[in-house]
Amino acid sequence: MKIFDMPGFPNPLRIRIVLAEKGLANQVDFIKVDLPSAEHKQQRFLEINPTGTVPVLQLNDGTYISECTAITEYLDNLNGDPTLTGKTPRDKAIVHMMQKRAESELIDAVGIYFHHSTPGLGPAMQAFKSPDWEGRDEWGIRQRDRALGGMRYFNQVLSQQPFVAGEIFSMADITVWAGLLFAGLANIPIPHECTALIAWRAKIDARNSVKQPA
Ligand code: GTS
Repeated sequence: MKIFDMPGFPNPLRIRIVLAEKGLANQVDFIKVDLPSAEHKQQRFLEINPTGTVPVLQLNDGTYISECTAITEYLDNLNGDPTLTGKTPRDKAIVHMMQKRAESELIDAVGIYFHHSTPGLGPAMQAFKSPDWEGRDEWGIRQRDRALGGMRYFNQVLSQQPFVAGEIFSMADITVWAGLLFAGLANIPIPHECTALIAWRAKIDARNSVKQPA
């Protein structure tokens, strides 16, 4: 298998953590896509993933799979029981519900703020972003506030249970963790009062898969 990504970037890290959790890192070759040079917006890459984002998984039969949720589902089902996407119908539904919330209320909101209301990845990407970023694009600013709301929501969740989707570590934890990483890079600090979220983050930071992703 191959993974097209950019090392150290937030969404790619989600899959590198999954690979480390599942012990699958040695089955994957990584191919770097240069995001600051806008390589992911060129025709060659758009043929792989029309949405122009990384990561993308390529299976050995040539099939391309984009979207971290879909890639995680695939990898999680490769070896033994799923452990990151829930085992029972109920648990799977809750993991997916929280995963979607982690995307829409945190990591995607941070991404929109970063790309549209800050210099983002630099000049080569500007043609693909809001023309108004120097005016601090209003939609981007709203997404920053949405991300802060997401942090407060997950703080509340984690004050009542050990992990984002309940009692067991799941892909939703990985997504919230990557969302907080991205928020830090975009200068959106976790509000001080979010003590449960801060404590949970320290716990996730200590996992081997997070300390040493693929
Ligand atoms: N929903 C997508 C997924 O789950 O894979 C999001 C992927 C995504 O936004 N990836 C970012 C990207 O390619 C990389 S990073 O911001 O996380 O580093 N962004 C490029 C762009 O132009 O939006």
